[in-house]
Amino acid sequence: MTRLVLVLGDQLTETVAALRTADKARDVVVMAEVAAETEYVPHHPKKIALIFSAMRKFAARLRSNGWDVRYSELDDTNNSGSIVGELLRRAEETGAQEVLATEPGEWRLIEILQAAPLRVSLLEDDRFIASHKAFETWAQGRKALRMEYFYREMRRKTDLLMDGEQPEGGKWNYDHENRKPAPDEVNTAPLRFQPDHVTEEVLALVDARFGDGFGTLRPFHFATEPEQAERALAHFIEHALPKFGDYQDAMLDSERFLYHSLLSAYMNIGLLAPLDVCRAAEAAYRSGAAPLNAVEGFIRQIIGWREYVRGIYFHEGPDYPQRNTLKHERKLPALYWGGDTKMRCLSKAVEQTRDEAYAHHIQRLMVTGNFALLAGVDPAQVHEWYLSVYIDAFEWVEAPNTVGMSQFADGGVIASKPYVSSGNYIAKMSDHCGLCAYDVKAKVGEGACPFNLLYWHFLDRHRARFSGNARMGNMYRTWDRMDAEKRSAILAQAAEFLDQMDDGAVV
Ligand code: FAD
Ligand code: DLZ
Ligand code: SF4
Repeated sequence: MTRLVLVLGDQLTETVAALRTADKARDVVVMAEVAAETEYVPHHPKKIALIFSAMRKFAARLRSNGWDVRYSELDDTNNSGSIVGELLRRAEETGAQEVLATEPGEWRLIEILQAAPLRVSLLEDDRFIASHKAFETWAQGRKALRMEYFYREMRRKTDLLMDGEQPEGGKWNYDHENRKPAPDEVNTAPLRFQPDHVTEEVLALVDARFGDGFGTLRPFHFATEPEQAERALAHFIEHALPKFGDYQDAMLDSERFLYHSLLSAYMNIGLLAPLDVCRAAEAAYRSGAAPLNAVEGFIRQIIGWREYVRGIYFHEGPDYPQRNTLKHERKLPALYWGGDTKMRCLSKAVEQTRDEAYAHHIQRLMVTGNFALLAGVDPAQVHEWYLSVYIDAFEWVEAPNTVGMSQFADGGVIASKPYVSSGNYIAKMSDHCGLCAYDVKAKVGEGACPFNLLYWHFLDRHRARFSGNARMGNMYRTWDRMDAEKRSAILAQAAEFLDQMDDGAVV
């Protein structure tokens, strides 16, 4: 009996579980561009274009490899508009009664498939190093689920950067070498690809259907097939990896990518296998082409952070994205959707997000994330923003990073203390402040940097929760040593700033 084999837009590899389990001779692959998936958040047009173009090319590849593929384009007149609707339509067409699917990376879609009026077998997505069971075994009985210990297990499991039983070079983590401020110039740029006719067709469709949303569609230079993504990887390894570690946390006003890889979207949708990416980086270290601090730092992001946040997402359950431990209720300020702001760091991060559907980790964590947390924005709205605007955003990876790491809305499952900082951190790691209307050195009064004001406002309003945190004691001691008059002036100015922002003033 024919079965349907569902392949979602972020499962584009022939090694994905449902395709590995299926029988090419009798089963039918279902792929569908559907309104429900394009609309659950207002995705950046570049993200939709990447997914559709890569889906169309993958479908063509499957066909040429002998699969029967039923592909629904978004503007097909018979397109029902949802994944389950398309499965039902193809079931009727083929007489199939059973669906093989690889577990989606979002509880929402898992629940939709489980409730479908069809027999759906959900197979675990084994494109990850840690299975659900392996993560649960690691998590069991631990008081705190910290990434560093999980990462060491992944190093042992994959044998990446190991010297027998010991970590290469004698240390597991070389992060202390990886916090250099911004360099004067950057001597590389990510590889860009000219759209071919398939991508051009998709761009026209996306422009017509989603052109009004937040985000610039053209120019579009992302890789949309595995061979291109492999070239992007090779380019990164040769030109950027050697300095990746040194400048991982740096930001420059006139450089959007620095030494980052821009490979996250390719790994997340299936164009690149994460372990292959790590092995290529390790080979660069072994051949002397890249230093250990860079390669260890890069590999840690993938087999450490990437695997760990996925583990947390499934471990914590479907309510995770809605958590709001700090009870933050403020509406997401209009500046996140491109509204004017005088804060240079934020305006540059949002501008580049709009143009590129990309910002690197420190921009996401210490600029847009930090500001939202300091200002007390509702984490659900912050989550929706990140899920919408980044090319690599899928809930399994976005929600733990946003709700947990960035907004502390999970109450400390991921982070042992909130990632908050005053303008000092941004001044140290970037050259934004010199170009800003605010003065980063001013703590209060005319022109004071809003991050400085809000930093103390945050600590003060959450004193009961955080003053006992050993890692935050110094911050509270500094605050308490300030004279009372200065403290009330800071709090009053911070409150006034927030009121003005809420009223729609350009702040
Ligand atoms: P590089 O700096 O070159 O890093 C190499 C790789 O490491 C990345 O490609 C990525 O696969 C992995 N990586 C690095 N940090 C993380 C991390 N914290 N979690 C998971 N993987 C990591 N990453 C996503 O893939 N999708 C998201 O939706 C996403 N949302 C985020 C939201 C917030 C608030 C924050 C703080 C981080 C988020 N990240 C997300 C993690 C990280 O910012 C991106 O993976 C990274 O910026 C992608 O750019 P890159 O490929 O140039 O990464
Ligand atoms: C993100 C996305 C978008 C925009 N569109 C589609 C689509 O039309 N068809 C599809 O199969 N997948 C799409 N996706 C990816 C899914 O939303 C993704 O599989 C889930 O978010 C789970 O990670
Ligand atoms: Fe950002 Fe403050 Fe620096 Fe301006 S002064 S760029 S608001 S940190």
